[in-house]
Amino acid sequence: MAIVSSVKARWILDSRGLPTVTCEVELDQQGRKVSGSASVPSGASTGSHEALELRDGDQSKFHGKGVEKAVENVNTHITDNLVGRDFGSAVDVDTLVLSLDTSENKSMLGANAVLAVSMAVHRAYATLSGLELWQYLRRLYFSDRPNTAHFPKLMCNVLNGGSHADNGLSIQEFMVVPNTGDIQQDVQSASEIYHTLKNSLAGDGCSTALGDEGGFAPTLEAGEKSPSEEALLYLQKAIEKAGYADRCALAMDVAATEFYDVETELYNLDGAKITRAALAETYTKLVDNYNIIAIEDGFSEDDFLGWEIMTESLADKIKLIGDDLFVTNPQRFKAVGLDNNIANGVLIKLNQIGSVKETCEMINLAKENNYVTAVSHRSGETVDDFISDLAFSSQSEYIKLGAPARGERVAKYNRLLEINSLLG
Ligand code: 2PG
Ligand code: MG
Repeated sequence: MAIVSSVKARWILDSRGLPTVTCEVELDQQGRKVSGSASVPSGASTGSHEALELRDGDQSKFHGKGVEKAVENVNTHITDNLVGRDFGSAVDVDTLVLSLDTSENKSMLGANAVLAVSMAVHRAYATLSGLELWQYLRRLYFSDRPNTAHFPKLMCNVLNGGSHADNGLSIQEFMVVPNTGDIQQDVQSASEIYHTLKNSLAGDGCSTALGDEGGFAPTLEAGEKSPSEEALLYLQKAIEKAGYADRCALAMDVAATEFYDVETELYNLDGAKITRAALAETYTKLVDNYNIIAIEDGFSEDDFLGWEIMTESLADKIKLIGDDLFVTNPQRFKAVGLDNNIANGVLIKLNQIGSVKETCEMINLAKENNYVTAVSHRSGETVDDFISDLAFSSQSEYIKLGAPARGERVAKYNRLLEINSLLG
């Protein structure tokens, strides 16, 4: 047991230079004080079913993107209900905070307010218990996981498109997925492939400017192959050139919600308006020709028919991961995924649902139903490395963490390396 002695939030800037919420929670156990702090990320290609990220909308500040209301909700309403009270664990704190917002999507307090407190509270209780964050999360939520040093596979977004870049590529993320069997070696290969890719792009006269997640954002012309296929080819060649042909695969986050027209039911892929059947066919061909092991959001968030076609044709070959589709929401996962029997993987983002407790429940529900999980960063990040502990603790199959470059991305890579080194 410990008394929550203070909860303080304020705004800081995220990797896009926009404000986000950071929070520090202090616990008092019979005079022994410990604290934990955390900062929340923010998406650009957000699913419409996500919990609400509270923004002020005051155009005179940060073009409407201020988070003063969310900060105030922590510093008044949440603080008033927590400070001075005794709680046995971070779960108990989450349960109480969750009861303060009775809306469907955390629109009363803001998911950014609730999550900042939730993450900070988990860190504080981990410290209080003398545990690393991942150990504390394991104890609370994942005690059935075997006690092995099993690391998630890295999904490294080395080539950016969609709403994370302005290069006209429809597909948002082209990722390499190292599989050397050793986390240090995986990180090293991600870095080597990333730099090999940079050299080949530069050698071809392409821009090596970076997108939001640290991957390169070249403009790729359609020639014999579509720009999307060109991107995959670049990755495949970089993998080969760097010497990892047998130990690194490919993955894509299509983020298809972003280029789907609900009215016409057509997808505008690299300038061509195509039907869902044609899109499914495109994926099948790509999977036949490239070593793709996962496709995330291949169809739009509510295009269940598209998801059904893709599940039918590809689920036994690769992982089909739902991001905008499931929004880390257990209810939505049950209603959309389990009832329609679509996809076979769930992307896990803390701020889509807005608390650590619910996120971990989603991971467990996915596991019980034989869906793989990929714990993910957002395109707007801070140096907070919570997701590394979460992915390792839950023994998720994947962690999606952007390119192995830029401070807010490498923080996650480096925390995995640190966990590895602490394990000895
Ligand atoms: C995604 C994410 C993270 P965003 O779509 O999976 O890569 O992007 O945070 O912009 O939603
Ligand atoms: Mg996505």
